[in-house]
Amino acid sequence: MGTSRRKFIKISALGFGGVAVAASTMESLGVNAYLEGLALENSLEKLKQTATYCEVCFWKCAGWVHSDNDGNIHKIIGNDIDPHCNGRLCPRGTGGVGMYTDTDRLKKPLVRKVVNGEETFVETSWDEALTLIATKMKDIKSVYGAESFGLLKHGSPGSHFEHLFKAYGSDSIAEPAYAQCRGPRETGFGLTFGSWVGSPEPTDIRDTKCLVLIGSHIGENMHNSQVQEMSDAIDNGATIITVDPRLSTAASKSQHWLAIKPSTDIALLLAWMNVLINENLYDKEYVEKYAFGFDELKAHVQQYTPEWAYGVTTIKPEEIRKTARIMAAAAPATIIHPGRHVTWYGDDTQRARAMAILNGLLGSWGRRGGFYFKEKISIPKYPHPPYPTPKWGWEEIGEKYPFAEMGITNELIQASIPSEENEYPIKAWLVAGTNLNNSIPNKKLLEEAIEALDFMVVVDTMPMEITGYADVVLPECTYLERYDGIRSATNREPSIALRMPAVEPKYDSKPAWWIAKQLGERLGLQDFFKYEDFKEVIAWQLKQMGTSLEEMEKIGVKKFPRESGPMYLDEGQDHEFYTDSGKIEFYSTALESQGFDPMPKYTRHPEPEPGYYRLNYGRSPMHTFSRTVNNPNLNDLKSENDLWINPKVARILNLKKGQYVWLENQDGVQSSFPIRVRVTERIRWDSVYMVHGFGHNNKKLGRAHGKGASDTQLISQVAIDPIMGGTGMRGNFVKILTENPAKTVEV
Ligand SMILES: Nc1nc2c(c(=O)[nH]1)N[C@H]1C(S)=C(S)[C@@H](COP(=O)(O)OP(=O)(O)OC[C@H]3O[C@@H](n4cnc5c(=O)[nH]c(N)nc54)[C@H](O)[C@@H]3O)O[C@H]1N2
Ligand SMILES: Nc1nc2c(c(=O)[nH]1)N[C@H]1C(S)=C(S)[C@@H](COP(=O)(O)OP(=O)(O)OC[C@H]3O[C@@H](n4cnc5c(=O)[nH]c(N)nc54)[C@H](O)[C@@H]3O)O[C@H]1N2
Ligand code: SF4
Ligand SMILES: [Mo]
Repeated sequence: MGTSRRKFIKISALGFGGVAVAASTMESLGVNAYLEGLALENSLEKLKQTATYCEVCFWKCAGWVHSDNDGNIHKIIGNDIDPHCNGRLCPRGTGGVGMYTDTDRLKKPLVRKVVNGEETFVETSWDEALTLIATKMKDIKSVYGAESFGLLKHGSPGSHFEHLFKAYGSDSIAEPAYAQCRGPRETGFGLTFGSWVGSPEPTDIRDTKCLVLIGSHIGENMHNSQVQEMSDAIDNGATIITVDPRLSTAASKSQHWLAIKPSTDIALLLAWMNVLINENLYDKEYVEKYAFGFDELKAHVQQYTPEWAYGVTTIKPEEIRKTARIMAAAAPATIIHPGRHVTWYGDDTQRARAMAILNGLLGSWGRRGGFYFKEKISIPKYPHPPYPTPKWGWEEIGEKYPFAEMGITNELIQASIPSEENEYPIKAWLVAGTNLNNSIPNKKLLEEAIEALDFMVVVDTMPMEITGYADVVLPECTYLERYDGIRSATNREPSIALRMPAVEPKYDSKPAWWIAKQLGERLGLQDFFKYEDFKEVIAWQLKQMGTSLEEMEKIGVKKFPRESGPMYLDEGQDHEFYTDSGKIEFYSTALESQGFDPMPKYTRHPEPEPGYYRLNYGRSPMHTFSRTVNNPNLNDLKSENDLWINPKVARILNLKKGQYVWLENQDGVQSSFPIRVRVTERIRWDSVYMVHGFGHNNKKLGRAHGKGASDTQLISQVAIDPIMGGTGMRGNFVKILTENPAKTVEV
């Protein structure tokens, strides 16, 4: 294939479009009908109910799908006994049926071919597509080694391909939910308490007296039971303190909104420590018993007074003192929330450390209303031969970052660009359930890597941007049409949830487990896939756990008793933390031994040049990343994002509400599509804000194409966290253009 072969395939690919199908009844009803629970309520009795857990985001709420025998899904509702949702799905989960009904879905396997001198996708059979992929996997293995075939994944399909890749001999695996999301907090809290935060977070919000949110915009971030618990905590009189440059939904429910200058949070956290220590407000007994390095910390934070922090953060000293005293008064039922998407400014592990240390000073780890000791039940492994040992894998690819605990997506992408220094060359990718074009900052790097690959497969449900770069596209059926692994997640008490097909797969789509097994068999790895149907695996596992598929089909969710001991520490109880010292590490010898600051310090970050505003982004309660924008139900609720602009800025630039503008960042990158102005006091004058996930440029996304702007496109500066390799994305600045700079829009 020639050098430009991986050009994005733009228009009217062969056999791709298909006939326009009339809007289904469900579509015409609109999502509001679902939300109000009105849709066909009367006929519910006659409908079949099947157990599932939601795949619209990764909170994985368990629910019931109500469907009829004609393959129509009427409704999805929450499972009452599920601790992730307590019987209520969020709007996205309710509207998840749109993933099934979306007529823009991928329908057939596609291969890239040259037809009449033009590259295009051609429909093919599963057998042909799978044989082609298996042949390429064999070729790569014999020429470079299996290690050179990388897996980039997210969500349920990921685990099936992870099994295939490990059996094949590759551990070159990464997902954007680490280095673009939670990574720094897991490392920061891990170094401090010896335990990952994990998902769902073990924050005891339901019993808290004081919840401190640093950026975390719960309410827009719709992680279900967390939102429910926060709302209960508010009803119970808990104090909410929100630190956010924007008046988020959470900030609007808070007694204290600290409209911090972006990128200065570590200064505030250090000043809070200064007050707690100097005013003797910290939990002395807890610190004496469990913490390591208090004296060093005390000496370290003397320089960080509230007066000093005022100059950095723009938060008044008396506000800093007052909020520190409130936290201390509520302690240990105080939570400094670890956040979730924390790859902001490149010193994110250190910010996470500062948040963890603050929790330690307040004595909130292992205490009611703070953080509980979580537990999950492990799912028995279905028997298979041992995996071969790869010569290298994600750890070596990310070896520059000593505290990385999972594959670093951006490093795996970098390793795909040929160079002499590259010891770990990646030659091919299988991409499953991640739309890298919308989740990886630094588009240039991504495109250079994709261009250099020998081969690329994408497994998706939708014709997302990433599919346009593939050699082979495989249509997975949606979560409503398949079995998947048993859900087991950490929580107050262990629970499991079942996902089974409610309806037959539409079109010619197949589940990931089936795709992985088919590839495995073609690679001679049949011993790793000794079942006809994934249902057998689940049935076997459930039996080992003392239940059965029949029971789980009836109940959907099953709870198990805790076995690891109480959720909270008893008064004066001895406890060993899984850190080097066995204690909560205020001072990290592990960081020090690798040449990093053992205690967090404040460092300054770049600020916008005149005429530029910091690009801030977040979540919409109606959407998940870029994956739901084309969903007919959710698109109905919100079809484009808007640009939050402070009235002062709107006045200077003479911008009116509702007007469309374009953006250009510090590197001259322009937004492909216009975005609508929203003038609001809720954003600081030095920043603008938009919801992530919009601005799709694939025309096959009928509803999403060209709607709104993409934050990802404008993120070309990335501040890499030297500790674990996360990509800080909030150091990008934009100016606002009132005329279309391109005239011809890039598609
Ligand atoms: N509806 C919905 N919910 C979701 C998701 C979704 O796609 N849709 N995605 C889920 C996932 S995977 C994740 S990781 C989480 C992410 O959700 P969070 O972890 O809550 O994300 P953050 O990036 O912390 O939150 C964005 C907030 O940070 C603020 N912010 C920006 N810069 C700064 C700063 O310098 N300092 C401070 N203190 N605040 C700042 C923004 O104004 C915004 O309010 O959401 C989860 N929940
Ligand atoms: N600019 C910017 N970048 C970000 C973020 C941000 O806020 N701004 N957030 C970051 C965070 S916190 C995260 S967690 C990541 C998320 O990054 P991604 O996981 O890449 O999120 P999506 O963009 O939703 O891509 C999900 C893909 O999975 C497909 N999909 C959905 N369901 C299925 C299924 O059942 N099977 C298969 N095979 N595919 C399916 C969707 O069609 C879509 O193409 O992005 C990170 N990147
Ligand atoms: S929070 Fe909403 S979208 Fe996420 S899993 Fe639960 S119902 Fe689905
Ligand atoms: Mo995330």
